[in-house]
Amino acid sequence: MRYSLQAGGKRLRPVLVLAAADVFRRTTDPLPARSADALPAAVAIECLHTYSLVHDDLPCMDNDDLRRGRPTAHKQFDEATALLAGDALLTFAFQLLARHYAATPTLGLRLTHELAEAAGSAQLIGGQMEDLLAERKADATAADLDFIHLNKTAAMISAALALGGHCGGAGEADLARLRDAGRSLGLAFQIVDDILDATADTATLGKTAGKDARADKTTYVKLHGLDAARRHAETQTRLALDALAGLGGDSRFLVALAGRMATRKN
Ligand code: GRG
Repeated sequence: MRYSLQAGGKRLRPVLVLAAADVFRRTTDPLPARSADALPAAVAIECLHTYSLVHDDLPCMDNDDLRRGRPTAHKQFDEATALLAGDALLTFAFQLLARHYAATPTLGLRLTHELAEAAGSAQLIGGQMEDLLAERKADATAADLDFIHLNKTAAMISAALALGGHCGGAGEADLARLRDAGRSLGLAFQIVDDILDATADTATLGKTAGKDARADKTTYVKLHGLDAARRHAETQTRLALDALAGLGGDSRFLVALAGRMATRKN
């Protein structure tokens, strides 16, 4: 668990939690008068995300040797250890929520519900299942790809923003804006991921580059080409920024972060 979690990574999802919570935090508010501490929720989603990476790298899934610049967990240890470490990280995410929001049970329940919906069979796991199925067919379509990425990738980014919103005390309209922004941002993130897989090197990415082309995997780049994929990422980023601009608080940091995600290098 420590090996995979402390390997680093961009920490994007936890930063999104904290940034979204901060949108609703007035600088004059003594903490935590208005906003509950968002840090345990931020750590919880990073634990859950790391579990998904550990399991995705297993031989029965993507079968990869390198993650976050280190040998994958099953290479460093063994398959059973990696499987159990992933299971334990998933469980620990919910343990963190139960422990740290015990004094604010309504918030704790909202956070648990948000994370469980995003990580469950309809979204993260459903998207991963469809991804595995799509690898076995040569004619995956743009609609298949959108379903996979909305669920496998965007659901967790959307949940990160919504977790932050819950902690910050956002109302329903702002929560809907955060979830919308997260879906667009997640699609843009995945398209950029596909572009980086095709254009960046393994050392920069900290994971094996060029895997999609070698596996002849259906990606935005394969379906639409590099230029169209870049334009599609820009469009989705713009949609996300528009949704964030409607938030009822100070969203300057979040907007700047979302804008920078489109030009990330790893
Ligand atoms: C095993 C249930 C289950 C799901 C796996 C996360 C995942 C779903 C698959 C990993 C492969 C992949 C390309 C996923 C799309 C989302 C994505 C780009 C994940 C990597 O996230 P980053 O780049 O990773 O934020 P770091 O290491 O920076 O946290």
